[in-house]
Amino acid sequence: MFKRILIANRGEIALRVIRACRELGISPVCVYSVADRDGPWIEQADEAVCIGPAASKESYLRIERLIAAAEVTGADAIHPGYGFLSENASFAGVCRDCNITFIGPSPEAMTLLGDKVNCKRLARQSGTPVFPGTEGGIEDLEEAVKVANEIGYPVIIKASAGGGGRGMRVARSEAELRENVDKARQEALAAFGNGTVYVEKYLENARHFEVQTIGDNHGNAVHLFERDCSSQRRHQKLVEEAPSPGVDPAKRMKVCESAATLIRTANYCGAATVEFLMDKKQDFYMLEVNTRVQVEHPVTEMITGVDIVQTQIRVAAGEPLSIKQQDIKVNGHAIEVRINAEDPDKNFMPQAGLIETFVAPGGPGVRLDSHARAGYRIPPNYDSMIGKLIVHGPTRSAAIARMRQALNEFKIGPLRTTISLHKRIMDNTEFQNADFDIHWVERWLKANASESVQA
Ligand code: MV4
Repeated sequence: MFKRILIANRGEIALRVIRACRELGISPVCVYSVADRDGPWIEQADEAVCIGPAASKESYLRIERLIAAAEVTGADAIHPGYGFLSENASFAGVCRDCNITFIGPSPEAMTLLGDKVNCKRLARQSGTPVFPGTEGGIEDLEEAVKVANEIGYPVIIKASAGGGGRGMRVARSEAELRENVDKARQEALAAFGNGTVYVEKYLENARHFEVQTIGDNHGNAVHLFERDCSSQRRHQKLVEEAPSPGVDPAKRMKVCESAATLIRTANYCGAATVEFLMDKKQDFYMLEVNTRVQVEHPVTEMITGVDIVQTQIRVAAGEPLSIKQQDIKVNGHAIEVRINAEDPDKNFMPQAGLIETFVAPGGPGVRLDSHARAGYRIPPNYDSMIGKLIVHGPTRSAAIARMRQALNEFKIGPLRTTISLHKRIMDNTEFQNADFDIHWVERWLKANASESVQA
């Protein structure tokens, strides 16, 4: 097992990894930017190294500084968290070249699954359903037009190197397709340095869910069931839950097993999430694979009892998975809300500054993953997420009741947060009935634009 892990991240995920390290008897080391000098998570590390100025590009994204920090502190592994360099194959490669274990997949597996054209090809081979569309990247426009006419409109043009909603264009007619393929290609080239685009059938009003998987270095891979992440705004998730409500058990087994097979086929070591869209008939289609631990991993931990971050560390150290698929069971229901320092009444404007009041909720089945506290000053330089509130209960409605109480107990001020918005979502009948799709939050926000969410 590792002696020391350097955490190449900040905020709540840095704290989450520190907690996992402590439970495994590993010494955690932090890196921080000048803006994070007073970050409360840093106190929990055994050592901390300043790696540069506030701007991420000058600190958390600087590979050579992270490697130097690992070398001077004697860390034998690096946990990248999510965001920043977590899905950067060159970083994983540099770690390997420097004899530091990257806690995540090999650069090869990351590249294979991170490229959506490659990933879709592998999915097709391993029997995971994908949307009908072009076989690979578009070589010429006439080929794309031919495929689109076969599958029917609307279609979506996607960048192979894109992800999380970046580099996509919907085309509702042949004219729109002809107009957009070249634009999409140029955008993709400028944004990702890779102009490969492909076309597939566009599904309206879908539900979004994702299967948590984890593989080891001995050819094993299991799934930890799925999470529903349909409640999002501008590709930022707001609420996540597990299991996905209203999914037929037979369909669930099929999609979860197909995700585990895909990961096994890729010889994948580490945690991965396989994303799907689901239509009204509960037919599902793979979208992409995320090769990192995700923000919403706690809902899966709550329903399965598996510590995903500890498991990531164990498999990276070469241990075989100790959990068997048949022993992994779904227990109850978990919901997570993201607590962002944003004003939902002012178009989600980020709120930097001093937290004066911070009263955390508690009680049975309530988990708070947050680095924030009273006296903490939120720097303006990073993501606005200051924590995640997760509840677990025997049923979905019990979990919602628990979440409503937890949100009522939770007081953060004077800056505005998404707590007030989440109270309204939990009170919403459509949410309570799980009568939602990937557009419902945005639709609902628009319909209620004049109403204040200030409680
Ligand atoms: C789609 C789609 C409909 N049809 N692909 C957006 C994020 C990226 N992971 C893929 N995305 C989508 N791909 C097909 N063929 C609709 C979306 C989409 C979406 C997906 C998941 C969660 C929220 C979304 C919001 C808008 C569009």
